[in-house]
Amino acid sequence: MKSVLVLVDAIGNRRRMSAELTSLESDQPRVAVLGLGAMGQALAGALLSAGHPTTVWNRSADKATMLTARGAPLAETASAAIADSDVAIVCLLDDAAVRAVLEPLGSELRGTTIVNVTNGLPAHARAQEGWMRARGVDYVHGGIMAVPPTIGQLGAFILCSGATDVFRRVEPALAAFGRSIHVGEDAGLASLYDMALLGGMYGMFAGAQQAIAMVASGDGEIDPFMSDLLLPWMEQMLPFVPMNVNARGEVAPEFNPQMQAVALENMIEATRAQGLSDGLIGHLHVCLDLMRNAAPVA
Ligand code: FVH
Repeated sequence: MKSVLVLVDAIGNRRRMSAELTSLESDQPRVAVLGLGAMGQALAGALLSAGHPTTVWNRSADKATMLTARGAPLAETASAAIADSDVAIVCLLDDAAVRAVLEPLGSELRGTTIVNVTNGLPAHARAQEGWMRARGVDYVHGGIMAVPPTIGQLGAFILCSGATDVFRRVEPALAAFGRSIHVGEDAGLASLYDMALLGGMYGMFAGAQQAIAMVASGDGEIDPFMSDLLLPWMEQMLPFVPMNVNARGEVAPEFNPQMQAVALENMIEATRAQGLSDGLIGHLHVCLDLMRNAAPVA
């Protein structure tokens, strides 16, 4: 047992040393990650894996343990973390938390570059950009289209908005997380697209919730329903999303809107007949209205 522990310790030390050496030798941009919740930890982990010297900071220092074990220095203050970086990535709970952390720093931030990937409204992003510009900070707003386990994996992408030249400069650091996509110079656009994409995702989750409630109300088994029927069905339908709804409210002829309206009315009635809450059928009403008002594809 003792020799196994010695081996584990040796491997741990070697990993730590190699992370430290990578940091010392790296010609990659130095990055700071402010906020080590589930997402901030994933971002910092991906930066370390990509060889970026990465300084971390979190309000509660205990969340840094796994990252410091991999060689990331833990800054004592947000200000020190930002000062130690070419790019600082801010990943906090909400806009209020970002303001609580950054506003007290004021003019200390002059000359720094900040990418804020905290979820918020387009108006929050625009206000942040104005505040940063007034203090000489280069600012990009971001929206992370990934969850912590998919950071750095195929399919993960980061929406960015703000000045194009600043985006180009921070792109090499963001590459550790996935594809970065600049959606425009208006700082609010990344949040607008983020909200839109999350809305699509939650629409899908709401649909799944209603489907599960229907099966549960008939005493069906949820786990096999989910894995054998619901997920394969949703995957099969995914490519047809653009044919069923487009920006002009058109529906392709093979998806006859009158036919869909009948089925949607049946779904609403069946959900109610199972004694389920009207709260589960909001998305069905949205689709029903779409089908009732649909025009044939021009
Ligand atoms: N996790 C996810 O699946 C999503 C995927 C898409 C993008 N989001 C956004 O990322 C932001 C951070 O999310 P998170 O998953 O890291 O969130 P938590 O694990 O809850 O960590 C929250 C961090 O925020 C810190 N914090 C909260 N309030 C304050 C404050 N007033 N001052 C300073 N820091 C604050 C918190 O610190 P502590 O509680 O550990 O001390 C965490 O670091 C978010 O915008 C998502 O929408 C993630």
